[in-house]
Amino acid sequence: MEQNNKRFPEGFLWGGATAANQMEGGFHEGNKGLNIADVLPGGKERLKLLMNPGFNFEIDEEKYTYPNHEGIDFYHRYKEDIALFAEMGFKAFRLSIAWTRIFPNGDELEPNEEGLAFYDRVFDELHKHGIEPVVTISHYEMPVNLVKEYRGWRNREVVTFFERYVNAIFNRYKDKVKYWMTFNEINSGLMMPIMGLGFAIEKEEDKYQPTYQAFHHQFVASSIAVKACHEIIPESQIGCMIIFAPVYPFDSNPENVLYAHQEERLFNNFCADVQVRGEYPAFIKRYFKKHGIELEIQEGDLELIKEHTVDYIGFSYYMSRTEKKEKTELEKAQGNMLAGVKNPFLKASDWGWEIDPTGLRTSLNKLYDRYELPLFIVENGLGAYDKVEEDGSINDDYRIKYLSEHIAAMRDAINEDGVEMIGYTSWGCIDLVSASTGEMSKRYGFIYVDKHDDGSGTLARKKKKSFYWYKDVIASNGEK
Ligand code: BGP
Repeated sequence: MEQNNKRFPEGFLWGGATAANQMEGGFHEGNKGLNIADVLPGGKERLKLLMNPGFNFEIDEEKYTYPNHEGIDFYHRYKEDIALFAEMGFKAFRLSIAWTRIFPNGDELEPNEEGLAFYDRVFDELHKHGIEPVVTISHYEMPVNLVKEYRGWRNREVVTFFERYVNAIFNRYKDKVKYWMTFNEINSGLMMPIMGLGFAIEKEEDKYQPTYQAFHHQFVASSIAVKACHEIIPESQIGCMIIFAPVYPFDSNPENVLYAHQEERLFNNFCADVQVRGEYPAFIKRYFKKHGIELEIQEGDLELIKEHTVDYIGFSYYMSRTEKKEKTELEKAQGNMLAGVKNPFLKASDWGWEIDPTGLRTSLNKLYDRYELPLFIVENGLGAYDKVEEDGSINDDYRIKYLSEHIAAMRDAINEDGVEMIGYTSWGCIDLVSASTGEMSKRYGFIYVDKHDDGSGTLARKKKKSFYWYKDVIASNGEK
């Protein structure tokens, strides 16, 4: 009998993804405390802050009120938004819990009831529409107090605070949430430590000992979360979440091939190796030696990490990266978030992110070959400028093209390559504030939000052309 190569598995979780700090707004409502995203500026200044070693991070609570403070006001409009997701036929919705709604300063002993109650309302609303919540526990939202007073994940004490936080949310939402994820894009700590690890790189050496010590604390925290999740919610699935971008050698020069392999291993595999296999891989131990990194490991840490590994691999995919050992300024891929050199075979988005659907199929294969765990694409999408036509329509054919090519690549990985997948939640299913630019104009949504970089706009929601297209995709379980 001929096989249907267009098929997605029964129960495949189609949906969309978001993060609290990029959409909720209501930054001081319900006793919420300040988190890292609340104190970041928008525009070019933000990227500089996130990426540049040597920048002395200063928090100016007064200066930056927009965009993260208002987001798209999901805090008040979640019902309307969830109804729109339901209209598209979402099976799943990925959102994060803002740690600062539950523990405003991060180090309190008791959780904040108003914060807990807010997510109860959101989860209830999702279930009312038959949508499965997929929850990220920590998505670039570390409480500012933990950054200021404890220097983020550098400090072991933060593990205890995190443990308190996860216990509070698992106990509270045990009947409402089955799919969990620990740290969003955990490996981003290598690139943007302030978002991922909660501390700023002040000098070159900080890239070594303090960075990896902070990672160690996150791995311990992640295993604590996995253990608690399995104990409190036996039928749950808890995953890690990494940025995956396959690294291509620029050419067949063996030096470039080796370099690309080394870069890929460090960026794509290091964190997942620990969280999935439960141990530090040989290459990173060698790296530690080379850079004089000696982790402080407490008794029981390594056993905990070994015993409590994740159930699935969640990952974001936006682009691939092409590498050359020696590169000139001119060859560098301007704007490709993960840098490298320009790939002559690829086009890029308006922000310079190189578009590569085949790279997604390659990523799925690489991840499945190495770990043989179910995969969940929890972010993928095209950031673009959208235009509202005079008749009010938004014709985002470029987004439809991007997404359909990536969905086709995923379908082929499942049907042709035997990769096991749980679902697909495209990023920013409703327009929200961009993580890297802090602006609204970099839009990903099927739903347009009338909000602009200067903070103006009515916040009204509008369906884009891609809204109807995605609805068909889901209704046909990806066959259309
Ligand atoms: C990922 C983050 C998201 C998100 C997305 C798109 O790295 O997990 O929070 O925003 O990238 O990035 P940007 O918003 O910078 O376009």
